Amino acid sequence: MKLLHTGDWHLGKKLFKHSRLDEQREFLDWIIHKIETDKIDALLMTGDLFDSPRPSDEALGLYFDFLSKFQERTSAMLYLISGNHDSGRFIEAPTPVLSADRFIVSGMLAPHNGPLCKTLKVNDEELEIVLLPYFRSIDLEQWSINHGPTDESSTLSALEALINSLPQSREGIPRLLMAHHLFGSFMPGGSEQGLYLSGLETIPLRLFKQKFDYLALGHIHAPQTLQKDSPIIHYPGSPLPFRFSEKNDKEVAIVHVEKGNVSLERIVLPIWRELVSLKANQTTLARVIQDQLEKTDFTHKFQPFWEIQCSISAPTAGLPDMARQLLDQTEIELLNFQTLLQDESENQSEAPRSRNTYSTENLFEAYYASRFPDNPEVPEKLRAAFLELLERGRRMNENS
Ligand SMILES: [Mn+2]
Repeated sequence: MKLLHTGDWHLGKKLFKHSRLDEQREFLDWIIHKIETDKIDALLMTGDLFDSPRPSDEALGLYFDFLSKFQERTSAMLYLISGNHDSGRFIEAPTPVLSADRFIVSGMLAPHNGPLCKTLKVNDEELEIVLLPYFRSIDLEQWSINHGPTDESSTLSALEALINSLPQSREGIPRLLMAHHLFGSFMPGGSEQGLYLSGLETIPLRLFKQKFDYLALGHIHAPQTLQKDSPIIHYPGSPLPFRFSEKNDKEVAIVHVEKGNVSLERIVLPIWRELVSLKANQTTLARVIQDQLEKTDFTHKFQPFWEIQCSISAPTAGLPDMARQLLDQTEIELLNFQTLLQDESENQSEAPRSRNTYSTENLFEAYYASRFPDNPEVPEKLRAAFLELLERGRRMNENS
């Protein structure tokens, strides 16, 4: 049995107002082709299908186009959970028109039933698949109220109770969990949003020991295996780099199930479009551009997107125009030209981004403490509301 594990498609996500739908279409076609040629039995999509809870018509059209190709050209199953960018209701909405034998979608943690558990059977091989959609602390709280005991209701113990409430797995049948959250010690890719569960920075891996054989995770955009065995814990990452600072190497994972044994194969994806980030100053700018043009591999399906960071010693007019003129004869798009005044850029290299040192959350805590010095701890509900607002603000900012 073979499953293809991928997530964080973020259909409709833009980069400096430029659409990525062409590249996303290439990726989706690549998936269909891979399922056909490698005889994949199931596709696991681990959340952040869309970049926003109400995706654009184009992004929605792309997804429906994919679903129709998936249905016509393959006989694979599709298991889909929501991510923090998705509206759970929205991704569940098309379910009535999808064949229930092939499409299993879980958008919201049901407060009464807990996660969906399904068995996939291919020839003599069986696999249990547990679908845990993206959840907030409040969803866990709701679940935990319905399933008591409520006296010790920390997020962690509620989550532990949720995992322990799953039906016993059958002897010799491997079990896989799909989830979209921060687990263990991960390396962020740079373009994912902060997530928040009250009292819990990341979900400890020990909860899953001896309960699962594979954790199919989404949310982190840099591909990485957190644990190689018992269970295998893996983030395949996003299929495209969403920022200039992200590395180009992107992956999907193939999960092999053979005689009850589960193993992982990591597959590097083609690059459909290169993202190139260049650094120069006003005297080297023309040379840096020429050098990069000579190095450019024009065989990629789409011409590169560029950004240039140019440090200047005094305000200088016309640099972006000069850069654009040099690119005039090519199809390269210069999406971002940033000028940094010399001392400004020096400061940046010495103290990389003070806003990272003092995150918005830290600043909020400091502000709260200054307003209410007698009771300086931010109440959990207020913090959750603040972080949710922050998430929304960031998303709006990224899409504008
Ligand atoms: Mn996510």
